[in-house]
Amino acid sequence: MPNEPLIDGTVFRTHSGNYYVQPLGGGAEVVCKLRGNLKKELVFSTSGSRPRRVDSAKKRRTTDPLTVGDRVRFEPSEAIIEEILPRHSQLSRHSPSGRGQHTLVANLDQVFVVFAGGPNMPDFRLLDRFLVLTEAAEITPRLVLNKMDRVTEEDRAELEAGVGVYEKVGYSIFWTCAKTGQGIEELCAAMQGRISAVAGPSGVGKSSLLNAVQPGLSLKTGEISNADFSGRHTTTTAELLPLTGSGWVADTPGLRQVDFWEVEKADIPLCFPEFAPYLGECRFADCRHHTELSCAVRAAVETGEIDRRRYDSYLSMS
Ligand SMILES: Nc1nc2c(ncn2[C@@H]2O[C@H](COP(=O)(O)OP(=O)(O)OP(=O)(O)O)[C@@H](O)[C@H]2O)c(=O)[nH]1
Ligand SMILES: [Mg+2]
Ligand SMILES: [Zn+2]
Repeated sequence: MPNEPLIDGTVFRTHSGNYYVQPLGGGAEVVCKLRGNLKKELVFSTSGSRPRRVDSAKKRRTTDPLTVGDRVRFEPSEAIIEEILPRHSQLSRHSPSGRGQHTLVANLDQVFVVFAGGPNMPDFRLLDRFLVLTEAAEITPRLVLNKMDRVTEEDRAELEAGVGVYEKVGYSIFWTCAKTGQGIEELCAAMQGRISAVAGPSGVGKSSLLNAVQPGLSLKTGEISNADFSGRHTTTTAELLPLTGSGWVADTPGLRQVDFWEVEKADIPLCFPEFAPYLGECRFADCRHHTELSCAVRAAVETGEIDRRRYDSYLSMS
C-alpha cells in the first residue's frame, strides 16, 4: 500500500530495472523501481476513438514494460512506480530478439526527420519512407534539411523544388546548418514543451544538431554510431535529453527505416496526407490506387494535384 500520495512524472532514462523519473511539478529526478506485478498486467488502454491502425499496433506484444517518454505515477517514499498512464504514441522497432516489438520512445509529439541538403541531393524516396513510418505511428513528422553549407549553387534550385513538394503537403521545413547555426533557433523553438526525436540516415548530422540546440549535451558525432549494417540490432535504448525551458528530445542513432515496424499495406494511403481529399472518391471502395478504373488518387496525379514522384514512392511501398 502506498503511504504517500502518488506523484506524476516522465520516465527519461531506463537502466537495468531502474527508471529515472522527472516529476511533472518540477524538482529533482527520482530513481524508481517498478512494482513487481505491474510488469505482467501491462495493457495500455485505448480511447475507442483511435483509428483502426492504432488499435492493431496496440495489440502487438511489447518486450519492454516501460520506456522513456512513459508517464507514470510513483510513490515517493519508496520510489515505486504504481501506475503507467496510457501512451498516446510509440515509436517502435523490432525487438533485438526478433520477437515482438521494442518501443524506443513513448508519447512522442513529433519526429524531426533529418536529411542532408548537400553535397548530394537527398534520397527523397527514403525520406518518404521515414515520413510514412512516422505518420503510421501517428506522430507528427517535421522535415529538417541540414548541411545547408554543403549545398552547391547549381543544386540549390533543384533542392528547393524537391523540398517544396513537402511544404505543399503541409510539412514544416527547417533549413539548418549545425556548423554555422543556421536554423537552430527555429528548431529550438519548435522543440519547446514537447517530446521530440530525431530520425534519419546515419551521418546527416542529427547528433550535431542536438548539440547545437542544447549546448552542453556533448553527444558523440563524426563517425557512424552503432555501425550495424550486418542486420543485427543493438540493444541501446534511447534517452530523453532535457531541453532548457521545457521539453525533451531523443537522439536515436540506431534508428533506421529497417528498424521500424512494417506498416500495414492498407494503411499506407493514410500516411500520404495529400491523398486524404481523394480517399473514398475512387470507384472501388477497396481501391489500392494502382491501376484500378476511376481512381481519384491517380486522377489527381494526372492533374498535378498530387506530386508524381510522391505517388511513385507510394507505389514502391504499397
Ligand atoms: N558541413 C557540415 N557538416 C555537418 C553538419 N552537421 C553535421 N556535420 C558533420 O557530419 C558528420 C556526421 O554528423 P553526426 O551528427 O554524427 O551525424 P548523425 O546523423 O548523428 O549520424 P549517426 O549518429 O551515425 O546516425 C560529422 O562529421 C559532423 O561534423 C552541417 O550542418 N554541415
Ligand atoms: Mg548521431
Ligand atoms: Zn484509388
